[in-house]
Amino acid sequence: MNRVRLMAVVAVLALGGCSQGTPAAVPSAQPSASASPTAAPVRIALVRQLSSGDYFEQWLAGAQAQAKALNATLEVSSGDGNNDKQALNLEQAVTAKPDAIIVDHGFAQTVQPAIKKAVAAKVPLVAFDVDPGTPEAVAITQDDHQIAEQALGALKADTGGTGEVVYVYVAGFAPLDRRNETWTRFKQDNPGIKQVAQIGVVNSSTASAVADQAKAALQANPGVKAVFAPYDEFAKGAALAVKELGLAGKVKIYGADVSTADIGVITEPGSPWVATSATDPANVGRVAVRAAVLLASGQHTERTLAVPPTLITQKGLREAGIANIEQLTRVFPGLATPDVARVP
Ligand code: SR1
Repeated sequence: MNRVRLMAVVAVLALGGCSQGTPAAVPSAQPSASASPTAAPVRIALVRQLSSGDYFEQWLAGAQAQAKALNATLEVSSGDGNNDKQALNLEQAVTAKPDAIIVDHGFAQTVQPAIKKAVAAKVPLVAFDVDPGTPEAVAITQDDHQIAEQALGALKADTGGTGEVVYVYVAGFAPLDRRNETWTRFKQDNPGIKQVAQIGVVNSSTASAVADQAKAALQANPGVKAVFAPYDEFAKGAALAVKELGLAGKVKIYGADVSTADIGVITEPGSPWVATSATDPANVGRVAVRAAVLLASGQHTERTLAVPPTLITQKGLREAGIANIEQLTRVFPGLATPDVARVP
């Protein structure tokens, strides 16, 4: 059965042309599932912790486009930020015995018990941005240490390595925890950088909640020069706070992630958000689906897959006249990673 599926995947690619590196923004280049009408689609359960916000929406669009191109169906569930709900969704996905499962974010302690059951039931599993707790699963990350290093490199260059900084962080999310490790090291290596406040919340309206917190932190610490906000919802919230307080000339924001909406915020006149380190989320969604299809087809892939980020600056975006994610992916072709989980 697996062999049949792999042949079907290969047939779809051969008929439609390889679309692994095609940005999701160009869906017309994706071969359609109808290219191989007789093959049974590969059934993938996508079990998400979060689904709202630019990052997660773009990621899903990329995953869906890649699934369509590979004759796979995606059964999507979201915990909507509720870890117990995500764990239940994952239990149900294991019981439904799909050809593969993708776990997208989640807290290790809530998802690992069900991941163990998936492994025991021989359902191949791909874990994105969550520690699966087993070498049987394929783990995908965006190289979060590099994301933090790139953003902090820009912060250091602009501040000269001195000044008061507000930090935005919520513990428990694997990517944020890894970025936090880099921030901790960065502070040790740069004693002139003083963290004067730590704020952060992740919920269905993260940006506005962070904006309120950032306003209070900036009002309490008038000497702040920079905000390190390594998640685009954090950076958008911080940007709102800086603008509303009239501090745009004084406080700069160093973030993570990118979307068309983010590019709009970064490039608007007087924006304090000056740099972001990012992957193309749609590309990461495509990588996850390719890895799941490979495993479902009995193929091997590396146990850990890293999608490298790119540093995107306000200056660079403005100079290149980039207004949206499609233009960005054309200017930075490295944002597409067809060799990560390449389908033969
Ligand atoms: C709440 S975790 C948010 C992060 O997940 C993804 O890794 C994105 O990069 C985002 O920053």
